[in-house]
Amino acid sequence: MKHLLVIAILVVASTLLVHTGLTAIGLLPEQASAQAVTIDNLLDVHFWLISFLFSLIVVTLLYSLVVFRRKKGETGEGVHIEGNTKLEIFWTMIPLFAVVFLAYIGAQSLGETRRIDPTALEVDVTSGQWYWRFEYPEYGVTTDKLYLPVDRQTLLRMTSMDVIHSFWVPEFRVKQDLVPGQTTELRITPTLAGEYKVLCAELCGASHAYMEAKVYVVTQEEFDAWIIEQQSTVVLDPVQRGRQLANQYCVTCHSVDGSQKIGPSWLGLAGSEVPLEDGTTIPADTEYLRLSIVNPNLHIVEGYNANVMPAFANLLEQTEVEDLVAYIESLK
Ligand code: HEC
Ligand SMILES: [Cu+2]
Repeated sequence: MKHLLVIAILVVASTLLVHTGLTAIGLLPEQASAQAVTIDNLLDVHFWLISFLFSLIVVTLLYSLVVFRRKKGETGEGVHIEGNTKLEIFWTMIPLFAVVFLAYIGAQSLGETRRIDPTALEVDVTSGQWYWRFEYPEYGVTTDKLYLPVDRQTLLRMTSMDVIHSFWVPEFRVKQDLVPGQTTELRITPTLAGEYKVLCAELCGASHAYMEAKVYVVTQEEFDAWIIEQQSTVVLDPVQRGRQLANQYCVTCHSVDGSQKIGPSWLGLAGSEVPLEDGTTIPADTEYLRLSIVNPNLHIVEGYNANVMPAFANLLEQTEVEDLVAYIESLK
C-alpha cells in the first residue's frame, strides 16, 4: 500500500511536469482562427493524457527498478502470480470509458468547427498539380492568393482538377481534402490579422512540397479595398495576364529561358517546327499552342510522355487560354 501511495504521488508530480514541458516547448503554431480554439482544447486533453500515461508507465518502471532490486544474497525465486480478474476488469473498463469519452468530445468539437454562419463569405477553391486557385463568386474575382476578412466566417467550397490535394493552413488548424469530381467544404473564421500559407497536406506528385499559396487575413475595409483593386486590374494587356497565369499554373513544368524542366521550354517555341513523338513535325502556330493547353495528349512532343501535363480545358476560361497563348508567342 505504501508503495502504491508513493507511486501515485510521483505519477501526479511527473504528469504536471511533463504537461508543463509539453506546453512550454511550443508544439503548436499561432492560434489564428475561431476553429483553432476548439481544436487546441481537444489537443490539450490529449497532452494531459500523454503526460499521464507516460508518467504512469515510466514512474512505475523506474520505481520498480530501484525499490524492488534483488538484494545482496537473495537467491530464491519471486512470488508466482497468476491472473487477477478484478485488475483485468479495471484496466479494460478504464480505456473503454476513455475511448467513448474521446469519441464524444471529438464529435462535439467537429460539430463546433463546422458551425454554420449564414453570412459567411464564399470562396471557391480549385487545386491541381501544382497550384491553388481562389474565386470570389460574389465579386467576380479570381486570384492565386487568399484574402480573408478578419472575424468573419469564410466558407471554402473546394474541388480538385486532378488528384487529391488537401487544404491546410496550420495556424487555422482545420484541414480538408479536395477531391476530383466532388465539392468539399471548410469553414474558417480567422481571428488574427497577418500573413499565412496554405500548404497541400496530401502527397500529390513531384512538386507537392512547393504547392503553397499566400493567405492574408485583413480587416473588412482592407478586404473591400483589395476586392475593388482586383476588379479594376483586369485591363492589363493579354501578355501580362498570360504571364500571371503561367506563373500560377505552368512554371513548375515549363521554363521561359530555354532550361529543361518537366516539360519543354517555351523560349522560341512559337513559330518553330515541333518534332512530335510519332516522328512527324508540326508548326507551332496559335492553334497548336491552344490545343496543347486544352488537350495536351493530342500532340506529344518528341522526348516527352503523354499524361504528364494536365488538361486545362475545364479549369481555364477561353480568354485565359488566349492570354497564355499570347504570352508564349511573346517569348521569342
Ligand atoms: C505537370 C507538368 C506540366 C504543367 C503543370 C504544364 N505542362 Fe505543358 N507540357 C508538359 C509536358 C510534359 C509537355 C510535353 C508533352 C506534351 O506534348 O503533352 C507539355 C507541353 C506543352 C506545350 C507544347 C510545347 C511544345 O514544345 O510543343 C504547351 C504549349 C504547353 N505545354 C503549355 C502549358 C501551359 C500553358 C500550362 C499552364 C496552364 C502548362 N503547359 C502546364 C507538362 C506540363
Ligand atoms: Cu497537392
